[in-house]
Amino acid sequence: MSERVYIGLGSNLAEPRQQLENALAALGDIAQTHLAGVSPLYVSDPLGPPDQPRYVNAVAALDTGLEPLALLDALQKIELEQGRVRKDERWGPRTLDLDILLFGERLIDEPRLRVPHYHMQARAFVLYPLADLAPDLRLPDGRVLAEMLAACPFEGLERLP
Ligand code: PH2
Ligand code: MG
Ligand code: MG
Repeated sequence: MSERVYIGLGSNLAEPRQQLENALAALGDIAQTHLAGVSPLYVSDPLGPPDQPRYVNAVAALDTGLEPLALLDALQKIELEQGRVRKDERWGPRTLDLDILLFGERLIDEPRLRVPHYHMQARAFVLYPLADLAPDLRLPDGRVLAEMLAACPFEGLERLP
C-alpha cells in the first residue's frame, strides 16, 4: 500500500536553493518512494534566533510504501549527506531540514516522530507551500488546511518565481 506524505524542506546555509534542489533529487531516489509533486520555493524570515540568514522553504509530496520510521531514517540520512550538523541551539541555522508534516491518515506520537508536525499550524513557510500542492487538504485530526491558512498571515514570506 502506498501513502501520500508531505515533507517540509528548509535550508539557510551553503546555497539554500541548491540544497533544496539536491534534496529533491535525493527524495526521488528513496526506496519504494515516488516524488509526486513539489511546491514553488519560498524565501522566509527565520523563525527562532534572528541573527541567522533567511531560509528557503518548500513542500514536497511523496507516495511511499515505507513505514514512517523507515522514511524518517531515509530523510535523516539525506540531511547528513548534505552536511547537516546537529547542534544544541534550538531553531538555529542548518544546511538542510526535512520534516515529515503529514503521513497519509496517520496520527503518530512517538519519541522520534510526531505527525502531524507539531508546529506546522503556525508556520506560514509550511502552510503556504503545502496549500500550493493540496489546497483542499483536511488533516487526519480534522483540521482544514484552508482554515489554518486563513489564521496564518502571509508574513515574512516571498514566493520565488
Ligand atoms: N526551520 C527551523 C527554525 N526556523 N525558519 C524558517 N523561516 N524556515 C524554516 O524552515 C525554519 C525556521 C527549524 O526547523
Ligand atoms: Mg524543521
Ligand atoms: Mg527537522
